[in-house]
Amino acid sequence: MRGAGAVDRYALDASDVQAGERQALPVTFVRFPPVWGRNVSPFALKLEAWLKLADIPFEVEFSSNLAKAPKGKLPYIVDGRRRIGDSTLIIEHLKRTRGIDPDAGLSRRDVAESLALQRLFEEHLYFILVYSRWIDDEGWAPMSEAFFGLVPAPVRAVARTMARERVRKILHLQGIGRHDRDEVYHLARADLAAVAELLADRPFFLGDRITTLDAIAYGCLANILLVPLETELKRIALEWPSLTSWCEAMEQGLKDDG
Ligand SMILES: N[C@@H](CCC(=O)N[C@@H](CS)C(=O)NCC(=O)O)C(=O)O
Repeated sequence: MRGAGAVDRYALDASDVQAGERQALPVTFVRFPPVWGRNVSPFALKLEAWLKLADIPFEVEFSSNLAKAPKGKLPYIVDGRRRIGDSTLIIEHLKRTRGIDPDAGLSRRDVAESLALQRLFEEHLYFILVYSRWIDDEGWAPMSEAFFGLVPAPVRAVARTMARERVRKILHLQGIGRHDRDEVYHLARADLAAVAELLADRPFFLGDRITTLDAIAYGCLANILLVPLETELKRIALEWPSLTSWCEAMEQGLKDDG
C-alpha cells in the first residue's frame, strides 16, 4: 500500500477520466521496424501480444528514434495526450484506464509466480538473447546484416561497430557480458529447462488460458525460436520441442483472439 498523502504518480489524471470515451480509440504503438518481417524486440513483441490478448485497438508506428522515447528505449505508446514508456508500465496503464485485465481472477500465488518468471525472462534470458545476437559471432554476422541492411553503405560499417560496442558495454555492466560463451549458454540451458518444466503439464503458464505472463514469455521465446537466426541459444531451446509447440500455440491463440 502506498503511504497516505504521497503523490501517486500512477493515479488517474483528468485525461484518464475521459477514458470511457477513449476506450475504443486506438493507441499508437511505437516500435522498431521489422527485421526478417518480424517484431524482433522481445519487449515490443510482448506488448503486441498483450494488446491482441486484451483486444485493444492499436496503430503501429515504426521508429528507431530513441530520443523521442520517454525512457530512451522502445517500445512506447501514445495514448491521448500521454506518451508512456516501458512495456510493463504501459500494460498497467492500459489495464487501469481501459478496464481490461487478462489476469483478472488469478490467485495471489499465480501473481507472485508471474512476477518471478517475468524477472527470469526480462532480467536474465533477455540479456542472453541479446548476447546471442550482438556478441556471439555466429549470431552477429547474419543479425547485423539484416539489422543494418537499410543503413546507407558509407556509414554502415561504423554504425555496426558503434552499436555493437554499446551493447557490449551494456552487457558488461549488466553482468552477462562478463561470462565466457560456454558459461552464458550453460546459464541459458538452466532457464529454458525450468521454463519447459513449468509448461510440461499445462497449455499456458498459469493453466488453460493466456495471461500477461504468456505474452512476456512469448516476446522472449518466439524471438529465440521463430526467427530465422541460427544460434547456440536456439539449438538449446530446440532441445525441448514443447517450447516450439508452445510458441506456435501462442501465435495461433493470438490470431484467433485478434
Ligand atoms: N523495460 C523496458 C525495456 C525496453 C528495452 O530494453 N528496449 C530495447 C529494445 S529490445 C531498446 O530500446 N534498446 C535500445 C537501447 O537500449 O539503446 C520495457 O519493458 O519496455
